Amino acid sequence: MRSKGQIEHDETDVADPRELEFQALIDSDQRIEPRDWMPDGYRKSLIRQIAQHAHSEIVGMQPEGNWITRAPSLRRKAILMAKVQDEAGHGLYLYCAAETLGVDRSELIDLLDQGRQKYSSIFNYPTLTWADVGAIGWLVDGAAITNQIPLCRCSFGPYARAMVRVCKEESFHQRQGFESLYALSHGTTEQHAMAQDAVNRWWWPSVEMLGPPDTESTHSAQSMAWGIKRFSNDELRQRFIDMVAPQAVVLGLTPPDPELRWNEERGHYDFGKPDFEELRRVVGGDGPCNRQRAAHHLKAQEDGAWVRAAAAAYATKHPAASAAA
Ligand code: FAQ
Repeated sequence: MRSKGQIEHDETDVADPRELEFQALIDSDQRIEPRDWMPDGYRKSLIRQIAQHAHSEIVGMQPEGNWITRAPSLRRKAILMAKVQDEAGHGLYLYCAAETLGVDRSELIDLLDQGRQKYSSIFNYPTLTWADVGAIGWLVDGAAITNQIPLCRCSFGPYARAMVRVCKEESFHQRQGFESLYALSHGTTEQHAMAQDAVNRWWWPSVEMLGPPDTESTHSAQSMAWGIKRFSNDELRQRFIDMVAPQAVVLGLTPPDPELRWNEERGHYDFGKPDFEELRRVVGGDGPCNRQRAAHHLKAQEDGAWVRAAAAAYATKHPAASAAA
């Protein structure tokens, strides 16, 4: 009988004892650690996914960072600064997790800047009003948590452990987004309209960011067999809708989906068809802000080059002090 992780290996591959050992760890739901032997495909797939995830956290600072200087109160500014700083931290944990697989983070960042690695589609949409910051917290962080909680059980130890901490912070992010939108929705007529407009614009991109439909997902089957992903894109999309649909009622805001309704028989919400053509376009580089986000990241890299060079020179001169830091 075939075991869980064997989608791309035929029977002859299994003769390698290292592969049998890897397989036994996957089959018994234990963690693979960096010191363990692993198939090339497993390593490559993890590097691809973790790098994309890290890049998403870093590029994801841009849309909300745009509002730090214009937050409507000191309290909101402090919360937003803490959130954006958390995202930088998530990027760092994730680059560290990728480095345990034998790549260097500067290589990954170069690949991002050359457009050869991706980041999440969702960060290619503009933040037009203050309410967008609330909508991102509620919907984008909500979709991110739905995707990331199962990643705490990912078969690769360093990624799974990074996710535990990331998820704690993301759940704070989602609550602050909800609270901020709630305040707007229950404020003046203009504030309510601003909150509704933000939800109208962020709803579908958030539903789509969970990835292409299962029928078009190239990596899902193998990633699930290897225990990297625990649920398919469509399963996660359903979980996300089931979480946010009742929250929208509490917020007093209407999702822009006339087909959204509770289905008693299925025990889930039914919802309309996401525009996967738009997702393809945005992932392909043609979203509203792709060029702006890429140019901003590249400029930040170039502007910060002297800081990295200075830190490296200091570390060479004072190895003990750098190791203690
Ligand atoms: N955007 O075969 P699948 C956050 C690509 S973090 C861009 O289904 P897979 C926190 C996919 O890479 C958000 N590309 O792929 C935050 C593949 O391309 P490739 C990021 C996408 O890997 C909040 C191709 O399409 N989270 O938001 C997207 O099995 C607020 C085929 O797709 C993660 O990265 C997309 N939306 O499933 C930060 C979580 N969807 O590589 C700041 C980890 C698909 O063959 C502010 N990643 N693609 O060229 C994952 O769980 C998975 O990689 C999926 C995609 C679910 C994203």
